[in-house]
Amino acid sequence: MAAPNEPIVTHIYTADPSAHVFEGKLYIYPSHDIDHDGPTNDNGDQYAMEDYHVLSMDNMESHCVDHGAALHIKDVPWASKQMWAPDAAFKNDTYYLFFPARDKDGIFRIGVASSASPSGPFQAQENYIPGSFSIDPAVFVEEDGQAYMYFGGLWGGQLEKWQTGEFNPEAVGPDAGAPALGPQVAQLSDDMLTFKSEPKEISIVDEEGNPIAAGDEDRRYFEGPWMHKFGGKYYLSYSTGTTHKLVYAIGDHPEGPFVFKGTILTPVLGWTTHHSIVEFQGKWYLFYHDASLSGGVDHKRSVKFTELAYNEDGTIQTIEYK
Ligand code: FUB
Repeated sequence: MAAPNEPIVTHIYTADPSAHVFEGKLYIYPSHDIDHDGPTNDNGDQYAMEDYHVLSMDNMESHCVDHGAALHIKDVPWASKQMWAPDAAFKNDTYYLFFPARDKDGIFRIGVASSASPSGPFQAQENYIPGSFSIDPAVFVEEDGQAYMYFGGLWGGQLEKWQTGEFNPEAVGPDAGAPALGPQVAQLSDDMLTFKSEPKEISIVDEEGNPIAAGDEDRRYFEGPWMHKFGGKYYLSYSTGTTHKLVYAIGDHPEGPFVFKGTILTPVLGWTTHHSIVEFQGKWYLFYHDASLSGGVDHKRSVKFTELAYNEDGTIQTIEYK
């Protein structure tokens, strides 16, 4: 049975949970971590995942069901390796799985696969989404039906290599005092298979309206964006990477700008931290991962959840990781 702050499954390693309510159940779309003897480095080579499993729960106390392999890299014609953090969305009576992987040239791109069922199996498109790059897609479908994709991650995720609009393998991030790189956002076409608008960088500012600086590692964007709406406001949350926090910023429009507000979750065991936020059966939940099940191995992680609470003013109460 599932319980707060415990791995929701223990028979496989899982990470990067994207949780959604579909057909009255909670569906979780995680990365599927694997064990291997390959190298560990800042490029993220240790995250060598090859497929996705979809998980579901009838309620927060029920057994978490593993629906099995929903998409394998061998069935993605354009991808070569590293199926990283996915997300899912529902539109046009279809479920869409969005996922990053390296293409045949070793460049991270974002692909889409579709299914009639939230648990898959998913059928991948022949090619990645034209104009896509970097990692960690998160898709938010606005009440008017417009879908937005948020994406991007530094270091192994290659976001800093795209500052000119072209991939430059030698590029490094901005100087410490310069504005940090924000995540990217693009509107999706009505069929959810392409970008309707060119990806553009999101601005994250402090309470005075100044851009968060690249050297401000407690607040600057690193990877793992998530979008949710609460009280008519848009909440952009993400990982700070090197300082291992989940933090958030609030805006009035899905494309920003967003004002930095604070920390959602303090650092977990393991280098990465990655999450989603979902309302289910009248309560709000944070889905996250840590490396406790593997005794602290960074690339063997486990998805967990905990309840999330808002203050009267709409700010989120910080959760202390234990
Ligand atoms: O799981 C591989 C990568 O680690 C994800 O894409 C990042 O967000 C980090 O969790």
